[in-house]
Amino acid sequence: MADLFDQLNDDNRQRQIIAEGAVCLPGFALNEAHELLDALTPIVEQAPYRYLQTPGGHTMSVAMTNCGHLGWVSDRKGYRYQALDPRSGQAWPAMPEVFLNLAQRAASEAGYRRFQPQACLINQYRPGSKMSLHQDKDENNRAAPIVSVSLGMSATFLFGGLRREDSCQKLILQHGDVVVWGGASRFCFHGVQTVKDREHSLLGRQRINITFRQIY
Ligand code: MD6
Ligand code: FE
Repeated sequence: MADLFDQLNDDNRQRQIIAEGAVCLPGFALNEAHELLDALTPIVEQAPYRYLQTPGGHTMSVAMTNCGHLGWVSDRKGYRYQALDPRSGQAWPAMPEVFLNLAQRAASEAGYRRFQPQACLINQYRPGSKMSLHQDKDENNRAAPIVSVSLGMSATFLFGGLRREDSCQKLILQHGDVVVWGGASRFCFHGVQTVKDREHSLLGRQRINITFRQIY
């Protein structure tokens, strides 16, 4: 039911400047959603979602995989990007054209030209999954934005400031929404509140977030 309300409300949702350099493009990925999901199937066959360990020894509640030349990984040794999937020892699956094309169009729409992501992190949230407040700072290229695509169940995205203590805005990210994030807010703290159990018509009880990153 919530899903239906979300969709009925879509018409009223406008592009929103979250902060300087950060913009939400509601429904920007809706036309490609099926194609994105089709392209995701062989990726997660080759590189299945897995629950990574944090350097502190906790297990994340979000399951992750990657595609592209580089993938983001976390283990007891720390966070990093690497060309090989540690699970298989093989290269990550290639980034599908439909992924790259969408990411570049969204970046351009937000005013970021020549976005060339080498990495695409794919996060799978189940009811109860959350992402604690963090900064994305493992990328060497500090000028490039991050492009984030949300599919499936809605989630509440928290967007804070440059200090962990800064207050947070709350944004509901729905199926098809894209957030582009760079410039003055590139290193703002952000996170995802515990995802509620609300079935999505296309994806069931999951939320998938795909983020594109230009590492160098
Ligand atoms: C998520 N996103 O939406 C988690 N990071 O599931 C992120 O951590 C994120 O959406 C940087 C820029 C955009 C994001
Ligand atoms: Fe992040």
